[in-house]
Amino acid sequence: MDTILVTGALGQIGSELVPTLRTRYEDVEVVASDIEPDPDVPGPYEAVDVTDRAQVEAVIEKYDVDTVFHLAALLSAAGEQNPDRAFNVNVGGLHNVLEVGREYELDRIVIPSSIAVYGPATPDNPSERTIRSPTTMYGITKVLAENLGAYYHEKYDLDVRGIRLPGIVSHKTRPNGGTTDYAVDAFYEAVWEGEYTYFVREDTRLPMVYMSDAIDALIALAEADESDLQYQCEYNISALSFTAKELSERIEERINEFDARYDPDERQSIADSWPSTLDDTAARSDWGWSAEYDLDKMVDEMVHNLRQRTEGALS
Ligand code: VAH
Repeated sequence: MDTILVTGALGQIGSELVPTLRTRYEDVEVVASDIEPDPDVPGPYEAVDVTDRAQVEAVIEKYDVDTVFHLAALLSAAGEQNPDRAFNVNVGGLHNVLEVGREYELDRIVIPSSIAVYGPATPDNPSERTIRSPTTMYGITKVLAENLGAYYHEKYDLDVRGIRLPGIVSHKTRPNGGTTDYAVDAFYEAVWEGEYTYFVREDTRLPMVYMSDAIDALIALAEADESDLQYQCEYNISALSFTAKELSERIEERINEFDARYDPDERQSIADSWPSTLDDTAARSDWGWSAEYDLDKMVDEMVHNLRQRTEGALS
């Protein structure tokens, strides 16, 4: 890898993946890109609307990119608010990246798929070969992403890889438009306000992963020998699985006056359509996936960092 392009670089994952890549690969140029024209971010940055193929081609040509981490997408809840835009960004944008990748013979394209490819008909603890039956536009776009990645790999020998990411918990950039955002918002509101009203029921259990484990997984998959991979874009990874109530109880052990309430909204039906646990045997065997953060370690790190940020802001 000589030059990496990260699309969606200002999002929850991208804002941490870019600095991690720049630290991990000192001799590699990491170009951040997103739709924002002029953000205040360090390092090379290009405003790129991934739905415009010419803009995708221009940035790949300008920097002689050989590897793309393509993160630009609308998430599940935002996708249900605007399904047309979700399709255009999540499928049209990926198609542009794959087409330019084919034309410029990129070495590797890494994409995030999602547990959203599963649906109400999916049994718990599904593997990569379990039925995908999404009921959200986001989930449908991720099924298409997996199938497009496999198609470009088979037909054009383009190396496209991906992970079905669970909900991601992080403290640096708040997620936007996701169904699992409650698992992040609860920490911010607990530290800042001492209370939080979840938009899901207290018994809602979903698979989650702490951000640093998710980023390590994306990089480990990107670095894996292709000969070791039995799958392309559909690897499951599993780290945590907790209910909203279990999360509240752990937060309350650190913030004892934390008041948690539950008032499900339209996102409950999305959460209910996803499995609560995942079989990630393949990722563990093919490219050495394992999670470092359990629930307590994640809660400790989230509360500590958000408290530090709050104290810094107040000083
Ligand atoms: C969402 N955070 O909530 C994303 C993710 C599994 C969930 O894909 O839409």
